[in-house]
Amino acid sequence: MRLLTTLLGLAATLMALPATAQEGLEIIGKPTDRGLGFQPAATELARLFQRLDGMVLVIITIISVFVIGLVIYALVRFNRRANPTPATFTHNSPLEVAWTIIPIIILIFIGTFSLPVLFKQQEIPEADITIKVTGYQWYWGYEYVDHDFGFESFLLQKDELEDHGYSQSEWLLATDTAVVVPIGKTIVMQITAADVIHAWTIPAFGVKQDAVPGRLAQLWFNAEREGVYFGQCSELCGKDHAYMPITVKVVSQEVYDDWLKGAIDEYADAGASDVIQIASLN
Ligand SMILES: [Cu+2]
Repeated sequence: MRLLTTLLGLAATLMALPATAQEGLEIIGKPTDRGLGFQPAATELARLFQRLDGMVLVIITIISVFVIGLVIYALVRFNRRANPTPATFTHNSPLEVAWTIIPIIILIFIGTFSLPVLFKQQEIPEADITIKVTGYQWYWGYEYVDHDFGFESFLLQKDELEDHGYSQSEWLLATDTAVVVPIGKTIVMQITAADVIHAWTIPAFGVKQDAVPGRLAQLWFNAEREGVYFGQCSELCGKDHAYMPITVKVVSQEVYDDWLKGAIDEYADAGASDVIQIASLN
């Protein structure tokens, strides 16, 4: 009996190999305690977004300080005691022209920098690898459409994290299977949902897309650094919305090729719909 259990355990470990064949990867795309900024940018898109955010932050800080300064000046200079006889003019044309033109110039300036980034994100390039993502209540399904296989990805429970090479701080982020992609390749994710609206995101890649039933939306990324990246469902989708995280592993081309062979063997004939698992949340 014990031998049987051991053999079954061994078989299960071997079966799980394709999904865990990327040990030794650095965990990069992860939130940090008391963190205020962005996660490290792992794609050009994320870098551009973060630079844009920095620039807009400077502009809005200058505007806010200027407006607060004006308000304080008006409070001090024009209160009833300091200014007992108020002026009676109703408008000042040069001033009104100025406070219309200057904001327009500021908005055009911001648009000049933000629109190219928006187009870069929204114009989907030719894919090296296409992966279809389906949001379910409450897990994600992935299909590698170029290779006709797919699998589901469930939250790892606290007592399962170590077995998969994660630490306790990765609870609510790590999943049993992960999306594996090679470094430096254009990955196009086709995103949809089977029941209600979900949203797929990897913050370190600078991507987020609603997964809407009956629609196929797309996003793309090209990861520049090997590592593990986490995301979470980002559209309130029901009671276990907080328990359907996303794990993406970016690996070298060789590791990806090996993983792909194993994954095709493991998942291809099973078919994505036949390997439905039950997620328990305790
Ligand atoms: Cu959700």
